[in-house]
Amino acid sequence: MTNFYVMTLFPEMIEACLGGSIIGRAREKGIISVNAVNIRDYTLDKHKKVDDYCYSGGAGMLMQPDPVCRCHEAICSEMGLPDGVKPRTVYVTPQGTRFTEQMAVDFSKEEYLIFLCGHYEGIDERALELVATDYVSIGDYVLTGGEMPACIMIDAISRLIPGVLNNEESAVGESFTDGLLEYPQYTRPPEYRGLRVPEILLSGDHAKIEQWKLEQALKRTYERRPEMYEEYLRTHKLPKKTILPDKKEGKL
Ligand code: 6GU
Repeated sequence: MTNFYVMTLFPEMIEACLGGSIIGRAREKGIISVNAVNIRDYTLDKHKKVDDYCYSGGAGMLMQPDPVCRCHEAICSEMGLPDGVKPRTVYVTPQGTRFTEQMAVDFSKEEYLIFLCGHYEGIDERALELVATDYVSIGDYVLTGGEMPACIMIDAISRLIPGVLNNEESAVGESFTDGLLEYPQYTRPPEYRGLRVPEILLSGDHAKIEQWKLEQALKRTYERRPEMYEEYLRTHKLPKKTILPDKKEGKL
C-alpha cells in the first residue's frame, strides 16, 4: 500500500486530478491512498493568514514556515512511523531536479510519500530545510503552483505499483521503459480517408512485424528525440538487418 499525502492550499485541485479513471479505481481497490491536506488548517493566525511579504523585497508573497511545519508534523504523527523515521517529503518546485521515469520507479518503492506544494512566490526556506528531503520539478517551464506537478508525479508513480494497471494497460514495453519512443499503432478499418495501414501489419508475418516495430520506433526516436536515439544506439545491440533512420543500412 502506497500512501500519498499532498500538502496544499488548494486540496480540491488534487481530488479533481486524481479522483477518477485508473487512479480513482486504484484508490477504491485500496492499492494506494491519496490524502490532500489543507495547509491553511494549520495556521494559528486568527485570520487564517498563511503568507507574508518577502524580506528580500519584490512584489510577491511567500508562504510562512509555521503552517507548513505544523501541517507536516500532523501528517507524520498520523502515519505512526517508528521514532526517528522520516517519510520522504518532496517539495515540488521549478528549482528542483527534473522528474524522470527512473525517479518514479524509486518513489514507487516508498510506503509513504508527502508532496509539498508551494504557491505565490514559494515557501520560507526554513520550512523547506526542516521538512523537505527532495526538490523536484516536472520540466523547464513555470506553472502557477505545485498541485498539477504533484498530481503528475503521483500518476506516474502509481501506474508502476503492482495492481494499479490491468494487463491491457500494462507498463512494460512503453516509451521510456526501454529507451525508445513507441512505434505507430493502427486499428480497423484497413483504409481510412485514403490512408492505408502498413501492409506488413496485415501480412501475419510476426518476425517481420517485430522488425518493423523496432525500425519504426528507431525512426520516430531519431526524428523527435535525437539525444535519446544516440543513447539507445550506444547501449543496445541491434539485429544486423536493421535499417537505421540516419543511414541506409544497419552497421556492424
Ligand atoms: Cl514542480 N512547480 C511549479 N510551480 N512550476 C513548475 C514545476 C513545479 N515544474 C515545472 N514547472
